[in-house]
Amino acid sequence: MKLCRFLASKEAGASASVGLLTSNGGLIDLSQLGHPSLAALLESDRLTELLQDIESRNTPQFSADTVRLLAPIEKQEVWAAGVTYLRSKTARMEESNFSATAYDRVYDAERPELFFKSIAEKVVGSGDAIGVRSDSRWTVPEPELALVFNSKGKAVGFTIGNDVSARDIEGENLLYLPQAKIYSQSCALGPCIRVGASEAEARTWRIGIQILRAEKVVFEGETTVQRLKRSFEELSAFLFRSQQFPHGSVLLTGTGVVPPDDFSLIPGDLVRIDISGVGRLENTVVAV
Ligand code: DO4
Ligand code: MG
Repeated sequence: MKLCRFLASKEAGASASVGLLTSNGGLIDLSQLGHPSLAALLESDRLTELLQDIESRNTPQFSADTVRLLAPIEKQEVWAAGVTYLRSKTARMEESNFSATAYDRVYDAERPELFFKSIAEKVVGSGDAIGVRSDSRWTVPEPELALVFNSKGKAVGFTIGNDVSARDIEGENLLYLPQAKIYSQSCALGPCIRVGASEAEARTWRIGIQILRAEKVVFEGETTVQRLKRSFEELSAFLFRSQQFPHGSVLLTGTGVVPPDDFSLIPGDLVRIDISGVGRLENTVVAV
C-alpha cells in the first residue's frame, strides 16, 4: 500500500493533503477521512489494517493523474548513511585526495557513517528540479532506498531518495562533506511511501537509474537492495541512539550505483530512479 502527499488544487495557497494510492491507479483523500498527517498515520501499529479497511469500504477515489504529488515528508529530518555498498566505498576511495582509508575503515566498522542531509522544507518531490551547485564541476545523483521511521525508530515505510552530491568538493577534503551534500535542491524524495513491506521483501527490490540528456540515455545502472551491507535495524539503532525524532525521520540508505568518473550532471538532464517495490522518482536538473 502506498501513501502520498498531494495538492488537489493548482490554486496558489492550496494546502497539501494525505492520500492513499490504490492498486487501480486511484487516489483516496485520507485528509478528508480525518487523517491529515502522514507522521500521525505512521505511528499507528495497525496502519496496514486501517488502510485496507478504508480501501475495501468503496471509499470515493479519483484519478491520481489529476493531482500534483508532493515530496512525502512533513516535518521529518532527512539523514543519510554512506559507504554501505561496496561500490560506494571503491568510488569514494578513488575520488579522495587524502582520506581514502576513512572510507575503507567505515565500511567495516560497527558504527555506520550517518550524516544529516536535509530539513523537510528543502526536500523536493518527483517532478521538481534537483540542483548542481555553482562551484561544482562534478556532481552526481545517488539513487537510494529511503527508510521512513516513526518516532519509535521503527521502519514503517520506504520511499526513493536522491542524495545529489558534489563529488569534487567531497573528494577535495572529507571536512567539506556537508557542503558537498547539503545545498538547495540536493535532496529529492518520492513519489510515495510504500508501507506494509518487510525488510526481507525490500531486499529483493531492484534500484535502477537512468540519466537522459536531450532525450538520450547518457548513463544507466542498477543494483539491488540485497547488496546493502547493513541491516535496517542496525541503521535505525545508530540513528536513534541518544537522539529523538518526535515526528519520525527519513534515512537514505546509501548508494550502490556510481556513474563513471568522467560523468557529471548538467542543467537540463533528467534523472529517473526506479525502485521496484516503490515506483519512480523523476527530476530535471538545474543550476543553483
Ligand atoms: O561519505 C560519503 C558519502 C557516501 C554516500 O553518500 C553514499 O555512500 O551513498
Ligand atoms: Mg549517498
